[in-house]
Amino acid sequence: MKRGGLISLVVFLFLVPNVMGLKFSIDGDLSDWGITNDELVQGLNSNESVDPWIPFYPNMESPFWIVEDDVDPQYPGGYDYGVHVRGNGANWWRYYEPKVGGRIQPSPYNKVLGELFDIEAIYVDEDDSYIYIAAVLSTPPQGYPSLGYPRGAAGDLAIDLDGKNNGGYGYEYGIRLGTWDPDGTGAVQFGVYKTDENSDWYPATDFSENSPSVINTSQAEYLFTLTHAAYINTGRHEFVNGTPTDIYTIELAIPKAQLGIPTGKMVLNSYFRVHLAEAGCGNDSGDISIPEFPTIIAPVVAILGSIFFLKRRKERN
Ligand SMILES: [Ca+2]
Ligand SMILES: [Ca+2]
Ligand SMILES: [Ca+2]
Ligand SMILES: [Ca+2]
Repeated sequence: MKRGGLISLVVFLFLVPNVMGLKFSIDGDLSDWGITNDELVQGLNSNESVDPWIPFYPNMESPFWIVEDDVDPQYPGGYDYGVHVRGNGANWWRYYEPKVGGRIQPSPYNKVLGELFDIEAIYVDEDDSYIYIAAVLSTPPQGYPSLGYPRGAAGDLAIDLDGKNNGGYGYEYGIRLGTWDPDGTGAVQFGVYKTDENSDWYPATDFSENSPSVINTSQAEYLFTLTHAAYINTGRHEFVNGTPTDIYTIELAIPKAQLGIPTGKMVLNSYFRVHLAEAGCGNDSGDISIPEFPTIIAPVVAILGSIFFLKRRKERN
């Protein structure tokens, strides 16, 4: 090999790690997260099978995830029931979905109509340069025009990196997922907005507790548009009382540097919240909040337990 060739090869090898690129191919197909379309169909059409939802891929760095398909089995009278779990890596535990404003979700929980607003699953992962989001849901990106705007618009993604006290409803960044823009603000799908005030968001019209829902693009500051993003109809179906309903997926790679996160700084081991209202109405929403509740509560229970144990032992002595 000529010297020039060898130098080029060495330079190339050094460059490879930098150009390795994304951990997932961002196309709406979640099989690179370990969830094939067949597994999606299987998972959405089962009331209790968690297996199809468990992520699996090479170098899996502890993704956090939630599945909350259909109505939580703890509530009688639901239009249909589905898996309710939270997970971290391959581990998972039961998620008891709380009522919102005293009402069971998705709303209306006792009519098939509720399925139109069902958030089914959200996954988050990261590497040095990107935060990755995958979601499974029922609303098309164009929303439900008959419900009006923003009530029927597809929900946008809300991100909190700096605590609940900063940002609109605590979420200082919004990523536009819907395509419906009746305000004529030139809002583009997958546009990233700075949402530091409540007024940068529309509140959820029917369930204010599920705010924020849709970015108010006439107020929020546009920052940039994601290069790697997908919101697609999988062409596959969930069957609800025998009626086929479309399965949509979202897959995003969000560049950390453009959110002010230094390259190489991990957020999923410290603090991160993501919120997605299914539509402007807020009839359902999905959340991942890190640190996860059980990881906070477990040490507290352990400490209380040992205090109790010590006290008992003292009393006996
Ligand atoms: Ca993919
Ligand atoms: Ca569902
Ligand atoms: Ca749901
Ligand atoms: Ca915040």
